[in-house]
Amino acid sequence: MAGQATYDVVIVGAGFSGLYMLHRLKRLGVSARVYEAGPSVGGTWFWNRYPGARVDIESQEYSYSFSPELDDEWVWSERYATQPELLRYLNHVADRFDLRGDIQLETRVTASAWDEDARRWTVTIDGGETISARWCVMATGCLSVPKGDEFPGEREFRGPSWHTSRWPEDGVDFTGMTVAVIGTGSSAIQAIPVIAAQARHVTVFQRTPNFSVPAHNGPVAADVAADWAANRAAYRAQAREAGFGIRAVAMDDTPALEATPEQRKAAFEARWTYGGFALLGAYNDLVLDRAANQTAVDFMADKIRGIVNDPATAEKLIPRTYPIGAKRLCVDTGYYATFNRPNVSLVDIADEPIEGITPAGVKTSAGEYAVDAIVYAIGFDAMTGALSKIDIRGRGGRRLTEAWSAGPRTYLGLMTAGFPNLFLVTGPGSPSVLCNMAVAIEQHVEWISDCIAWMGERQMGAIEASEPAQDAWVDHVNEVANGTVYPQADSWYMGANVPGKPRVFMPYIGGFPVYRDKCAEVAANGYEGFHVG
Ligand code: FAD
Ligand code: N01
Repeated sequence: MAGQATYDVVIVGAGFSGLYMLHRLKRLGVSARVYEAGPSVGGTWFWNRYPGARVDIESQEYSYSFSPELDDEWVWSERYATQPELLRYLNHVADRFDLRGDIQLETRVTASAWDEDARRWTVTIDGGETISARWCVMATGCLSVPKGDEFPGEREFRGPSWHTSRWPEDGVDFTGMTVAVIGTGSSAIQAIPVIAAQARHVTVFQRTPNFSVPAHNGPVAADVAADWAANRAAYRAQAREAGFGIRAVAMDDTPALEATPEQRKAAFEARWTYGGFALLGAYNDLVLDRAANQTAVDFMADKIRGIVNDPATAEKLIPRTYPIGAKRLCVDTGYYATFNRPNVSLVDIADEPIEGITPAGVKTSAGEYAVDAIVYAIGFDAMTGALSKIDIRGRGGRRLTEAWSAGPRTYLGLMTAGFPNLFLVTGPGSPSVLCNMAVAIEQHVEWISDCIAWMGERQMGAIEASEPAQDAWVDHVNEVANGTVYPQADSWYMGANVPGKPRVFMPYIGGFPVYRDKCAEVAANGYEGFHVG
C-alpha cells in the first residue's frame, strides 16, 4: 500500500517491557517502532499514580539488570521506590538509551492482522492508519486494563470519582472530604492509609479481606547501598536463581509442619520483621500444602488481632476463605493500623452487598453511605485484558479472542499457535506476575530478540508455536498449578475477578529458573516445538 509505514518490528506498549524490547532491537540493527496509548513512557508507573503507590519488591531488585552503567548511575532513594521515582527511572532509561525517537505516544493499536501471503502483520492504529511489520511484539502489560462500570449508577454520582489506575496527574486533595474506597487489593491497601491521613472520613468497602505484610520502608541505608554496589552482579544472579525472581524471598528448605509451633512463630516473626514477601519463604511448602499454609494464616490472624484495636473490625479484616499467597500478598505501610483511626470505618460488603452508586454515594443492601468522592480500587482485567482489546487476527483471519475463548493458550507464554511472528511479553503461561516482573520481562525480551536475530541470520520468515507443543505446555502449566494452593482462591490469576471470564490459572508457577532453562533449551534445540519456515 502506497505510503504505508513499514518496520521489521512493531512493539505495542512503552512500559518496562516495550522500552527494553526497543533497546535490544535497536542494538540488533532491526527497525522497530513502539506505539503507546498513553501520553508518556512508563506503563504501569505512568498510569498508577494513586496516593501511596510504590513497588512491592525492593527497588535494588525491581529494576533493569542489563546495564551495569545504568545500575551504577541510578541511586534508589527508598527501599521500596514510589511511583514518581519509578516513572523518573523509566524516563531516564528512555533518554539514556536514546529510545524516544522510535516511540509514538498517544497512539493506540486497535487491530493487528496476519497477512498470509506477505507473511507480515498489518497493524492498525487509532485514526485508521496501518503499518506493516514482519514481527509484532505485544508489550501491552498484564495489569494495564482497569476494570470499570462495575456498579449500576456510577455515572449518576455527583462528586468526583477515580479508578486508582487512572489518577489525575496533578493528584487529589482530599482535605475535608468524606471518601468511599471500594476494594481492598494491593492498590487500596497502599492508598487507604495515605487518603485517611488527609480526608475527613474514609469508608472502606471490602468484599474479600486480603493478607498484607509490612514493607518496613525507609531510605536505603548507606551500608545497604554500598553492599549492593559491591555485589550487584552476584545479587542479580541470585535473584535469577530464586523461584519468584526475588533474592529477598530466600526460601527455607524445610516443611512448616515439621517445625514446632514455637519454631514456626519465630520463623514467621523474623520474616515479618524483615518485611515484604519474605514471609512466604519461611517454609518450602507454604504454597503447596493447605495445612502448612494454614500455619502462616494463623500467624497473620494473630498479627491483625494484635494491631487492630476494635475486635469486630479485626475479625472482619482476617481472611478466612483462601490460602495466604493464593491472591497476591499485599505489602503495606500502616494498613491495618489505619483502622484504629477515628476517621476510618470498614463496611463488609460480603454482609451487605453494594447495590449501586447513587448521586450521593454508595448504596448497599443495608443503606446509603453519602460521600464527597469515590475511589475505585477494583483492579484489572489481568493478563489477557489488553490483548483482547486489540482485534488480533492470525492465520485464516482467526481472532485471538476466539482461540482463547476457553482461556489463554500459549507455548511458554511467548507465542500462540495460529498467530505466527506474534510475541507476547510475560504472556499467560509464563511466570510473569508470579515473579519479580523486572526479571521476567528481561528474560522474555532477550529470548524474543535472540529469536528474531536467529531467524534473520537464517533468512527465515516466520515462526509459530505448534499445536502439540502448546497443548503439552498448557497441560503442564495446569498440572503445576493444581499441585499448589493457588487455584484455591478467587483471584485475578484465575480470571475470577471479571464476571464471565474463563476460570483458568493463567501464570506459570513452576518457578523462574525452571522456566528460563526450558526456554533456553527450546531455543538451543533450534526452537523445538515451533514451526520455523
Ligand atoms: P505495562 O507497564 O502495563 O505497560 C504496558 C503499556 O502498554 C501501557 O503503557 C499501556 O498503555 C500500553 N498499551 C496497552 N495496550 C495498548 C494498545 N492497544 N495500544 C497502545 N498501547 C497499549 N510488578 C512487580 O514485579 N513488582 C511490583 O512491585 C509491581 N507493582 C505494581 C504496582 C501496580 C500498581 C501495578 C498495576 C502493577 C505492578 N506490578 C509490579 C506489575 C507491573 O505491571 C510490572 O512490573 C511492569 O511494570 C509491567 O511492565 P510492562 O511494560 O510489561 O506493562
Ligand atoms: O486490584 P485487585 P489491585 N465489588 O484485583 C475488589 C499489582 N499491584 O489494583 O477480592 C466489590 O488486587 C476486590 O475484591 P475481591 C499486584 O500484582 C501491586 O489492588 O475480588 N469489590 C479487591 O478487593 C496486584 O495484585 C502493587 O473480592 C470489588 C479489589 O477490589 C495487582 O496489581 C500495588 C469488585 C481489587 O483488588 C492488582 O491490584 C497495586 C466489585 N465489583 C497493584 N471488583 C504493589 O504493592 C473488585 N473488587 C506494588
